[in-house]
Amino acid sequence: MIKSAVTVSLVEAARGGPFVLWEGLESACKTAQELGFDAIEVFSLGPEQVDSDVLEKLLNDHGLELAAVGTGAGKVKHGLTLTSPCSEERQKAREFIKRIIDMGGRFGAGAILGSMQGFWNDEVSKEDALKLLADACGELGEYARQFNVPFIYEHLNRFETNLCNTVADNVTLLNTLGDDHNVVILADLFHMNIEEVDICQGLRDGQGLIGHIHFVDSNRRPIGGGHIDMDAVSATIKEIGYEGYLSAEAVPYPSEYEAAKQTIESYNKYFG
Ligand code: LER
Ligand code: MN
Repeated sequence: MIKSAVTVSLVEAARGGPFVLWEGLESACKTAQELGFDAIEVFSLGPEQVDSDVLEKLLNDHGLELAAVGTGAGKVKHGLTLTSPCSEERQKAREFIKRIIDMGGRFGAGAILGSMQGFWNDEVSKEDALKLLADACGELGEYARQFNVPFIYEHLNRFETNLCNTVADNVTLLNTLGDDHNVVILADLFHMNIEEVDICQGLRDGQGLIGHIHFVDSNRRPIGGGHIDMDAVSATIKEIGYEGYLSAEAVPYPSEYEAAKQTIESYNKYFG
């Protein structure tokens, strides 16, 4: 089943980033419930910032699920990546992500690997970085099994990583893990608008492996605020049999509330 979600950032240092709601979990849950979202997706500094009992009560009280949890603060706040030249840093990055998997796992939500994938560079070749990334994804997918959730790997546009930029790159990486891995692809329509020849073909490339979608327009405004052809993209999302969240990871334009409202209106128009 396709479901709707809206992102909430608890990370002040990420202000200006593509998250719709910024005023804390309680306010986010109220807005999400009022507008009719199925879930929220939480971007936090780490497990210590979120009291799980409080989150559980908020989700229950507002009839919401947790769609996914982000790990980007590991890079933004602690400078950690899975492909760092320093093995100690790489280990710290894995441990940080495991604690986020624990946090989301309790709620049936997977953790997303985005910026913590890092870059290849003079110190770590592309080949070595991709091996480190694949190995980490494999381990983190295995770790996530205890919660019956997948580990979610998001390829990014060229300005945010030089490892995997397209759905096809992501599929190639996951195929190195064999048939029995527990990692799914996050297809973010904003990154796809920059990197794919054709967004619909990109979605078809990931058929069966895409487990999460960041639902956002070409310019990172809420769906309807840019030039993505949503008639075609929504038809393809249905055609590939996608089952998962369409999670609004957009800038709060023109305001947090209006961005959330525009997202759910677009969601209802194309998927309701
Ligand atoms: C970053 O550009 C992004 O799309 C996020 O979902 C990654 O954490
Ligand atoms: Mn994204």
